[in-house]
Amino acid sequence: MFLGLDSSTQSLTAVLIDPAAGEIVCQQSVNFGSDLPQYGAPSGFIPAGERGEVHADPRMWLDALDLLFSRLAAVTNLSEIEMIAGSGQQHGSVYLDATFGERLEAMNPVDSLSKQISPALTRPTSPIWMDTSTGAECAEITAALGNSAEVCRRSGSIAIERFTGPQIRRFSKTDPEAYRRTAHVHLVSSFIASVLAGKSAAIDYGDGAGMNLLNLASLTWDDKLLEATAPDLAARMPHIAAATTVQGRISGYFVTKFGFDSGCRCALFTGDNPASLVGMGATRPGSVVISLGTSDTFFAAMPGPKTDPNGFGHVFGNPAGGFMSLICFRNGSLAREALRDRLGLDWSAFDQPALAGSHSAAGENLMLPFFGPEITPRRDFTGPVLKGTPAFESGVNPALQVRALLEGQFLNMQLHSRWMEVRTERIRLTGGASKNNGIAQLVADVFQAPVERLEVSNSAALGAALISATAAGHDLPKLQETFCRTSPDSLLLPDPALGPVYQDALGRFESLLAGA
Ligand code: XUL
Repeated sequence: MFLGLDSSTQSLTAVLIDPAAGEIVCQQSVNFGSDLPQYGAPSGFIPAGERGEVHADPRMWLDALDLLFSRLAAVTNLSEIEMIAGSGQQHGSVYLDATFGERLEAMNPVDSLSKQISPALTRPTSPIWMDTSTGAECAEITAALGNSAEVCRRSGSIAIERFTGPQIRRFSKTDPEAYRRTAHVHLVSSFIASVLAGKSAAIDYGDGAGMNLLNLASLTWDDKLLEATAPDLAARMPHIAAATTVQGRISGYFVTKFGFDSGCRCALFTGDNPASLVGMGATRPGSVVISLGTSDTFFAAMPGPKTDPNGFGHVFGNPAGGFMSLICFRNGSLAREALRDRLGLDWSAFDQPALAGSHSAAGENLMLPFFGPEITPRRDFTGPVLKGTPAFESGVNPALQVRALLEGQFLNMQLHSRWMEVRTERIRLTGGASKNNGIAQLVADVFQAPVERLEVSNSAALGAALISATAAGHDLPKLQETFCRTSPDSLLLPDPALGPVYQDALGRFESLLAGA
């Protein structure tokens, strides 16, 4: 059996697969807020940070690992696991002193992981991806490299507040003494991989590319970026390697405490988005994943490290080889909920019958669907912009606004993913709103591509399980055929008559956005 773990913002999840039987054997989860309330982080992070700081306690992630394995051991025989891989929320960083390696080697099953490892932390809490406190550091790194385009050309993204490099720089400036004592800077993913393997682990190309430190062309740490980020950073960086690299056997701590076999091996961990690309069965160019959540994300495999000339999109390593793009749209559910509340509607207004009712108005009215600041495009919008018929603009017919909001969200996605130059052959839709057939049909119509939904919800942990089986020699495309099944009634085909309608709307949307 093969185990995939996903340490995300709010929970730690395990998916255990048996490729021979073609089955998911079990799924378990620890919720940081409800299972570990002693950390005072109901949503997995410490509330009320100053000046945009959002941190989490790495001891909570370690306690979650102990708890998850005790729960798994109660329901399944962990000695049958051959290999473990995993993923973590991207960008978050853990700072450790030179004793980290010894402490990992000496872990005693009588005590907890958090008690034994926390003395090595040089920074008690970890900045995570929600942190926006590093605007000054982004500007400094950009200035040192010359301009944003140069940072993007090298690392796949312009300097971004939540990315690890700017976070490391801020730490080195605000607490130089603690930075001096730091011997290892790990990502959430490589930190947990280190604990499992009992030695400091490498970072993979998928998660490493979310640091503004990895040179995408050479797949090595970029000297210029390291230098611009913090003093002597090169010496503090773990090695970098492909996610399917086997780093060695599992630490004896887990063998004695939870009954793993001493021959069980550990692959590297990657970021949650690269792992999701694997778990959604979308590692080959042509498939696109759209995740409809609080923010919406759009990600897809790319054959080469092409970067977004506008600097909105990011490029990460694809665990199956090659690269992937990730584009985040802040006004996802946030905007859908805002319009619902503004018009006094409920979710039925977004369902298939309601949207079918406004079919004749497809592409007619335009909305820039931004109810607050947006990151793609990066602008401080204060509310949506409407352009269309009087019935639409006045709100007399709310159904028209619902349709135009959704169309605007998907046109905006289309517009800002054009730089990838990848043909969208099929879309795999995930996230809360993906279950809604009305919204899913609009995605199919705007992109003129079939839309499918998967049966499994933990796509990052499933992806990690598939990476672990691949690291042991299984064939990834075959595994994906078995495990990334779409639910039978989930396929929605585009209406070809709407192709030219939305092509025309895209041009008008682009002009409206340029003039706004
Ligand atoms: C990606 C990002 C988030 C985290 C959340 O750039 O910041 O998707 O990976 O888990």
